[in-house]
Amino acid sequence: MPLIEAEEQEEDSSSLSNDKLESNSHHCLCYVPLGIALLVLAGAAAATWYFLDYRPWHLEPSILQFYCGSLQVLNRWYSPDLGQVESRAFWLESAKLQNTLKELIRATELGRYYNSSTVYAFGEGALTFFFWFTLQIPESQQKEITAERVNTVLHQELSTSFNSSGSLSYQTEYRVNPDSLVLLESSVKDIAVLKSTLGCYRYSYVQEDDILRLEGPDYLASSCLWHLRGPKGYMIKLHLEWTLPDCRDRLAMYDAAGPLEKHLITSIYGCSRQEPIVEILSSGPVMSIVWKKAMYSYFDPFILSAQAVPLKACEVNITLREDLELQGKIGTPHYPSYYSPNTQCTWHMMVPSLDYGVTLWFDAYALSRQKHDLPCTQGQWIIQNRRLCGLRTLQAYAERIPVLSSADITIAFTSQISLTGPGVQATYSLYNQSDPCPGEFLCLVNGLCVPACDGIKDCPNGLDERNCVCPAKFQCHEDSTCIEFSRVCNQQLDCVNGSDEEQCSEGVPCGPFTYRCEDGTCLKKPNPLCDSIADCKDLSDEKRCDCGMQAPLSRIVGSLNSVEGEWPWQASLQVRGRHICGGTLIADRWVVSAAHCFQDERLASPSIWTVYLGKYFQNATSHTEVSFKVIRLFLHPYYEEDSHDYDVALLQLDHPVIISPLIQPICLPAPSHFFEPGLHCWITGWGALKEGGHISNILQKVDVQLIQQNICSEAYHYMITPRMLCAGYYKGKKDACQGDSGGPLACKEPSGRWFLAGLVSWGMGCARPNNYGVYTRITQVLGWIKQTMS
Ligand SMILES: *[C@@H]1O[C@H](CO)[C@@H](O)[C@H](O)[C@H]1NC(C)=O
Ligand SMILES: *[C@@H]1O[C@H](CO)[C@@H](O)[C@H](O)[C@H]1NC(C)=O
Ligand SMILES: *[C@@H]1O[C@H](CO)[C@@H](O)[C@H](O)[C@H]1NC(C)=O
Ligand SMILES: *[C@@H]1O[C@H](CO)[C@@H](O)[C@H](O)[C@H]1NC(C)=O
Ligand SMILES: *[C@@H]1O[C@H](CO)[C@@H](O)[C@H](O)[C@H]1NC(C)=O
Ligand SMILES: *[C@@H]1O[C@H](CO)[C@@H](O)[C@H](O)[C@H]1NC(C)=O
Ligand SMILES: [Ca+2]
Ligand SMILES: [Ca+2]
Ligand SMILES: [Ca+2]
Repeated sequence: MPLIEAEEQEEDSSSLSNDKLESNSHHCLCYVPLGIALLVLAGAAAATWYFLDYRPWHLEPSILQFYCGSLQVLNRWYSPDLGQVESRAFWLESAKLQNTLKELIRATELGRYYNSSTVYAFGEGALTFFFWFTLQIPESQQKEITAERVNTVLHQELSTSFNSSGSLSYQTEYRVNPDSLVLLESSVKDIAVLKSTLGCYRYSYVQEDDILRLEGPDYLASSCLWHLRGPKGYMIKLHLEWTLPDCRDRLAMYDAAGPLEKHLITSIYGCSRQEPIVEILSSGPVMSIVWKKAMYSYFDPFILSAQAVPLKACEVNITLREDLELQGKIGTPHYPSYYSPNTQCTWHMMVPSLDYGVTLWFDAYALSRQKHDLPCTQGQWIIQNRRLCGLRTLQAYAERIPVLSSADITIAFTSQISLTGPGVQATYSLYNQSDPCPGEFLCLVNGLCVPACDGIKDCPNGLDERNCVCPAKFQCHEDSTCIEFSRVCNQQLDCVNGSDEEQCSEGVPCGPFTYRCEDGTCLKKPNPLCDSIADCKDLSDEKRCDCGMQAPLSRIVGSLNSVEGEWPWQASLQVRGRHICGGTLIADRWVVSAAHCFQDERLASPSIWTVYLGKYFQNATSHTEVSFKVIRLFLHPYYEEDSHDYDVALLQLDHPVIISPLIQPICLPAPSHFFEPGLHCWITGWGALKEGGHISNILQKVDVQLIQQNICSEAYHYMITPRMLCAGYYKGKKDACQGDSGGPLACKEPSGRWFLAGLVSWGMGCARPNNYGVYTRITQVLGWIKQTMS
């Protein structure tokens, strides 16, 4: 090595000064004095260069450049032996090819930078070998030796030697296909990853229609590298299914033949409860996967399998029909798989007339304008030439696409970086451009239609509650006085000319406070559901009303202790005989509770829970109680631990519930049900009687008053979202406490039926002054509850 280095230096310095001398001597034919001056200057420059900049480069600080790549040998064939790192064939072939690689690099101008090389794997067909090598580059040369240059230099060398069988051994033994060179700049980290998997490299060709199961590293190696290859025109789909609730294993998937950071598709750490099944796509027929085990266990914490799936064209023409209902879905190929690093989708939509625009309804994904030209990290959208970046969120979002001059709409989705994410899907529908949200307010921030003037700032900017004449009240038509909703259609004239009692038995235009019958007509009468009076023409408001009735109570009770049968929907959610949370029976086999009860990893699995209905004492079993196992547990997909937003969970019970006076579901309100602030409702549970206390033995009850949203929002410094409802007293004293979580906030309607208004969610301490209890607002999560139960 030192010898070559020395030669190179001399060549460098002499060639440089020769150049200068030559050009100078050319000039000196005409301008002798100047020529001499230039000569002197050049000499001085050379000397300066020599003294100031020249340092023997092996003493100069240097950096290491890493390259990963592959080459194909035309006169050798892959054999299964070569797939096994421990085999003699592997050892022999890799040693020879390693030397070949070294000679190849040495034969070029890169030779003097050569530091090390390794051949780590072989691929099928005409033998492909995978390697990495390291160049040690002096800092001063760093700019010149680019990945592009290295690629060109090596390709040139391979091409020239391919036709002229030279004297170097690599040229005689192996016919290396120059055009097969794949070279990727990598990092020290990449090489470290590669090195850590050396003992466990596994190559597999994935056939079409074949599902290949990948086994985890064993006790001999803590980390393995899979190199998967499929047929041309296919992508590799990796399917990952967690089987253990807890693990510390790490998985990384790459869109290349080696674990190169730059081609990382995604990495997953630990067992994820949010995504029990994950599917990941590569952009072409190659994927590598690194599986790092945290500790050796006999069982793999997940099932990993691979499959070759055809590349799907992602260009679709859609003609929309004249109808305001949802019409269909657009999404990334192989949804719900992760989108692939090279996704490019285009949807052309044709609307029936210029009266309509198109709405794209997203789930947990929003679009936003990007000021700079930076790549979108979670998907780029181009909609009618507007560039938007996608962003995963925990909210609903709708993109409204106005249609102006042409009925054609073009929507494109592109993944701009190799890192991808869960597949993206949107439902599409038309909207009426002159009235996008009939009876509601269009929130421009998120494209959603929200109730206006109902006292809840549904729109993030609060504009739905701006300029309201009667916030959360009924407005008399004749003079704009405001009256409470409980006085509407109560057969007493409360507005001057009685407009509150008009149209009480006929359909009215739909609005935030109107009840929608199954036939689509809307009623003005507030809360007509299950009040034992037929209000809808189709009687749909009185169907399915077997709910919300207390058992006839044997005695009048004033204390905090409830009596048996008083709260027949109350559930006790237990783990190993211990009461953890409350719950509420809302339908046969369905109990609703708070998502935060299941947040702890140890409480996340449905199988550990037992649900008791008809329970009264905690310390004893009563003859009326029935226990259930939980077969499925659903947390609201937008539930957020820190903000407690969407704090709701559904538990599906393992066997049917036999309804009796002591076990009965509570009534679920209609989405338009209005729980008027000031109303006294009840919370029940076995929770602590004071902050930090033990749980109670007998089912407790406490009456609380519903609080106006804006008052509570202020008390809690605006941490109250539209999915929350506050109840309690300004002075404190009565509140839910530890152990009550998930239990019901139940309100009695004049008809005598009880409706579920909220779920015990959070609060600052228990019963502290000006710290109301915060409940999950049921009317805001009804859509998810209904959808999950069906
Ligand atoms: C390769 O680089 C490392 C780190 O700079 C150095 O320690 C080692 O001696 C080099 N090896 C060769 C053969 O140049
Ligand atoms: C080398 O051979 C390849 C194909 O065998 C041919 O395409 C190429 O032109 C040849 N190059 C030279 C420099 O002869
Ligand atoms: C969609 O329509 C355009 C012309 O309107 C046509 O060129 C294209 O082939 C169509 N694409 C598909 C996938 O049908
Ligand atoms: C759109 O809304 C306007 C205003 O409410 C209404 O007159 C029109 O009939 C609606 N158009 C359609 C197609 O629904
Ligand atoms: C109430 O009705 C009477 C008689 O129809 C009418 O004269 C009066 O202006 C109405 N009052 C209001 C406030 O509209
Ligand atoms: C359960 O608790 C109640 C009231 O605290 C008590 O009267 C009863 O004896 C207890 N029963 C058992 C079996 O411990
Ligand atoms: Ca509102
Ligand atoms: Ca009235
Ligand atoms: Ca009714």
